[in-house]
Amino acid sequence: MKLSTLTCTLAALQTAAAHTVFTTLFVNDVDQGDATCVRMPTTPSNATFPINDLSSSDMACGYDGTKGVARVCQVSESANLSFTFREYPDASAPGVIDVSHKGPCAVYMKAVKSAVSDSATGDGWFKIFDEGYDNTTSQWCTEKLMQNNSMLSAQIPDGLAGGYYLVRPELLSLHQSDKSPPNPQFYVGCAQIFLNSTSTSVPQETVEIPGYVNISDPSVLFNIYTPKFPYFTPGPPVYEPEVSNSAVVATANTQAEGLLPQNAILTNANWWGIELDSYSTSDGCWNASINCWDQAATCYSQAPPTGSKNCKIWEQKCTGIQTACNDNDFNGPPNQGKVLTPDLVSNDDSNAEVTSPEPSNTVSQQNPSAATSLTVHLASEPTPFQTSQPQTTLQTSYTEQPTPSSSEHETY
Ligand SMILES: *[C@@H]1O[C@H](CO)[C@@H](O)[C@H](O)[C@H]1NC(C)=O
Ligand SMILES: *[C@@H]1O[C@H](CO)[C@@H](O)[C@H](O)[C@H]1NC(C)=O
Ligand SMILES: *[C@@H]1O[C@H](CO)[C@@H](O)[C@H](O)[C@H]1NC(C)=O
Ligand SMILES: *[C@@H]1O[C@H](CO)[C@@H](O)[C@H](O)[C@H]1NC(C)=O
Ligand SMILES: *[C@@H]1O[C@H](CO)[C@@H](O)[C@H](O)[C@H]1NC(C)=O
Ligand SMILES: *[C@@H]1O[C@H](CO)[C@@H](O)[C@H](O)[C@H]1NC(C)=O
Ligand SMILES: *[C@@H]1O[C@H](CO)[C@@H](O)[C@H](O)[C@H]1NC(C)=O
Ligand SMILES: [Cu+2]
Repeated sequence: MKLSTLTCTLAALQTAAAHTVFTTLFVNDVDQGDATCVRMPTTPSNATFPINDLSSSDMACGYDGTKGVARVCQVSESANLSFTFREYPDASAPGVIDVSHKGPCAVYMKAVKSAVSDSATGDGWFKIFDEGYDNTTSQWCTEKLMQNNSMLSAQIPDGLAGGYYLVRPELLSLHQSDKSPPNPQFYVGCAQIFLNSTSTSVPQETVEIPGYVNISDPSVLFNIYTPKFPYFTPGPPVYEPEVSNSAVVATANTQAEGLLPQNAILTNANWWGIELDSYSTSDGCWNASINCWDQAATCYSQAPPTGSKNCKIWEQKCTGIQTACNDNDFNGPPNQGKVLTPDLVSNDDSNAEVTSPEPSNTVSQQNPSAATSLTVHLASEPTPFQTSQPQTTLQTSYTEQPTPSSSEHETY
């Protein structure tokens, strides 16, 4: 039967990829691209797995999270950051988090010297947002997250010093907290950002990760099936610039790491493709073809669990060059300098236009070798070096997901 086949397929998928993972950062509602500036687990088959050991260094930025990624996203003072969680990292199926996974959420930040090379573990973390159980709507934060189109949002505190930060969204599912032994499940990841601000305050009271929460904490042992409210969220109170203790520090107001090079014409997560030098000879053409395919291979090998959609676009470019070389058309590369990163689909288009520092222009890709005529959108990214050539930020447009149905779900 068709229906039962579908159900089985879904069940199989769920077993392989249950749970949830932070995949995508939005800055003032502008999508930075799947996994761009995001430390996330590198193995697709288990990227959504929860952290069960609260004393593990994985608690800081998730599995594989002690290692940085190449990009750092720039944000303005008091920016609104949103974090998307998905049950399927590449959005191949809809879902935010299984309905059984009830619990609080939080967002933490840590000021670092380098967003790329800081290991994330240890002291320095402060909380900028949390939400537990809302007794006016009878909802846990994870339930609200599903309603909010999987946008967990937090505003950068006013007055926070300029410089590099790791920002860590956190979900805690309490659905196994009543078990023996209890199994509270944390879902965390980190975004690498540069805060462009001349302000100078940083919180004085910070916590260690791992360390701020342990398996004896009532916040992780709460029984959601026979609840005794109120529920108190794990970790420190939220940092409030007006009332919390803060210290003055030197600010960094120029971003020096994690920038997209000017000659990058395509991105996939934290990978970028560099335009090939012009050529007019057979050797030059074949050199360009080899260089292009080398970059394609790097794109695929570096693709995180969110996928390699834009590597496919690069591959089309290489196929075009190779075909031209074969046809003795040695002048290239075709459409040199054309930005190939697909249009950023904003969560909220009206806001996106406002936050875009330059007017955007839409151009049509004219590469005759491309199978389909693809529309690309040049939207300037707010980076300091960007006066001569517009760059795009990445968007692998994905459709926002409806609340997952009550389909079978692995609950271990
Ligand atoms: C995910 O799979 C990789 C490769 O098998 C393994 O090294 C890693 O420990 C796994 N991570 C988790 C969280 O199970
Ligand atoms: C931040 O963005 C989210 C998601 O679009 C939105 O729901 C929220 O209202 C915004 N918050 C602020 C303070 O602008
Ligand atoms: C909801 O929670 C707040 C804060 O804990 C408490 O003051 C209030 O009495 C609660 N309301 C209900 C209806 O339980
Ligand atoms: C959901 O959106 C509302 C309205 O923007 C916001 O107040 C709330 O904090 C959001 N909750 C989550 C979990 O994203
Ligand atoms: C958990 O933290 C509490 C309070 O900080 C501490 O007293 C307790 O020893 C810790 N328990 C474990 C198992 O680490
Ligand atoms: C092709 O590449 C080789 C090796 O990188 C280089 O020595 C040669 O000069 C290149 N030829 C042309 C025409 O660009
Ligand atoms: C940083 O902020 C300042 C002040 O708002 C602004 O003039 C500048 O363009 C920003 N820099 C970048 C790279 O966006
Ligand atoms: Cu789960």
